[in-house]
Order: sequence, then C-alpha cells, then structure tokens
Amino acid sequence: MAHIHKVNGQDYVIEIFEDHYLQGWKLEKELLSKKSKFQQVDVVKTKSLGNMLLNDNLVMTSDRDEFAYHEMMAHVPLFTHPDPKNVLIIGGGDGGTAREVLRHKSVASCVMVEIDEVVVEACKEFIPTTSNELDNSRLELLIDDGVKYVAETNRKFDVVLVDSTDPIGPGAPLFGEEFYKNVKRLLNPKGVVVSQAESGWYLKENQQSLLSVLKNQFKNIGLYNYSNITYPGGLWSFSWASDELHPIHDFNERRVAESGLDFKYYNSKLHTAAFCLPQFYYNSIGEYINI
Ligand code: AG3
Repeated sequence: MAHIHKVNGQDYVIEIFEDHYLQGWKLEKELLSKKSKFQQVDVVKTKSLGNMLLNDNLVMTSDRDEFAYHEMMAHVPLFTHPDPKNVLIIGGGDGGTAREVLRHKSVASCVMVEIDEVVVEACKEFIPTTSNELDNSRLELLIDDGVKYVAETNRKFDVVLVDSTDPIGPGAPLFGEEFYKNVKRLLNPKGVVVSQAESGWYLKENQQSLLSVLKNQFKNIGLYNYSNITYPGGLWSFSWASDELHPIHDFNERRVAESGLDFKYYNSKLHTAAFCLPQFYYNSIGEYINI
C-alpha cells in the first residue's frame, strides 16, 4: 500500500524521505499496489502530476515531470559522445531513459537490465508516458540483476546510464566500488557513465561517496544538476565519469540542432550550464570533481 495521509478530509499520497521530510500530492485513485520480490511497488493517480510510480514509498517518476530526469540523463552523454552506438541502462524499469536513448539514430542497440519485472509491468499498464518504447526492436530488455550483468557480460558499450533508486534496497550496490570497476571494464575508450546522483541539499554524503568511487576509476568526473517537482528538495543531480570525453569541451552543439529532436527540458545551453554548480556544492564535493 502507498502511504496515504488525510488532511482536511482529503487523501494525499506521501513520501517520507530519510525520516525527516514529508511531501505529498492529492490522491485521485490508487491504481496498483504490489509487493514484488524486491520492493513495494505502487502506482497512483494524483490531481496535479498525473500517474506516479513509487518504489518502497519513494517517488520514482510522474507523468508531469518525468521528462526532466529522462532527457537530462540521456542527452547530456549521448550528445557529447560523437557516435554512441551501444548503450547500457542499468535499472530504468519505467522506460523513460530508454525512450530518450532510442531517439538517437546512431544508437543501434540499447540493453536495459532491470531487476524488478513488477516495475516494468506496472509502468507498461499505467504509465505509458515513460514505457511506450519498451517494445522497440533496438531495445533488449533483460529482467536481471544489473550488478551481476556488469560482472559477467563481455559486451562493450559507449554509454552506460545508471538509472537507479536511492541507495537503499535493490539500488544500494549500484553506488559501490565493485559495480563501477565492472562498468569501467565494459566501456569503450571513449565511454561515459552517467548515474542518478541524488540531492546536494539532502544527501551530500551519498554524492561524496559516489563521486569518490568514480574518481578511483575514471579521469573526468563531474556532477550536473537539473530540477524537478517530485524529488525531495527539487534540485537533483547526475554524475558524469569518463576517461577521454569531456562533457563541455567535446560537446558540439551543432549536433543537437542537426538531430532535429525537440525537447521539453534539455537544450544545448543547459547541457553546459548544468555543470556549473552552486557554491555549497563545490564546498561539499569540489575535491572529487574536475569538470
Ligand atoms: N530514480 C529515482 C531517483 C531518486 C528518487 N528519490 C526519492 N524520491 N526519494 C528514478 C527513476 C526514473 N527513471
């Protein structure tokens, strides 16, 4: 069951984050509530944000603002890499990241490894906004453990996207050293890994530990921000890690215009601007990043 809280006789679906912060949205209808092998999975219809997916009562995505996360996760690396052909997504069961990746014509194959089939099925049924490309023939969807996949596969990738939950439950190992050693092994020399990197307001320790893990494996390390309305604090981040490519110096904004793609959040100005961080970020993570 999702956490539902009554205020003034009205039902709100709520997220309680790290035991100190509560946010909520007016509930119209509970659409699905299922306990999977890995987590509690809920889909609800809200008054202001459309359908919303929650894993273990934490908001993962909503119809209204999913584009911000998915465009920024996919297009920053895919427009920096000169010719991204093979992409790996770890997690991302709602399908939003895959949808954006597949808009790039250069991408011949996208492998997505999601541990929880219940999430995929829930989104296919109730969140078509994000899941509508999950049957694309260039997508290979594996229901499997991403940690195990990166340890065992011999395939090579140009871009790896780690579209995870918070570092609790099934998402926890996706923030660790072992995982990134393997990601490094399966990246081509011009490869990039971009990961969901939490909130600089609320979770700076998580950012510090993720970036220090990345710094042990890769040469170019950065963090970029974007804003959405569903995650605690509103300002959220992605990490960048690569050996050869630099997300600003190797970014050719002509490629964005020539792609003919239109966006709701991403654009070529924001691509570089997103790496400029508020000073409190530099104070907290400055020692780990060099972009
Ligand atoms: N991944 C979840 C990001 C973290 C959200 N945290 C929270 N609500 N406490 C999103 C998956 C989108 N494809």
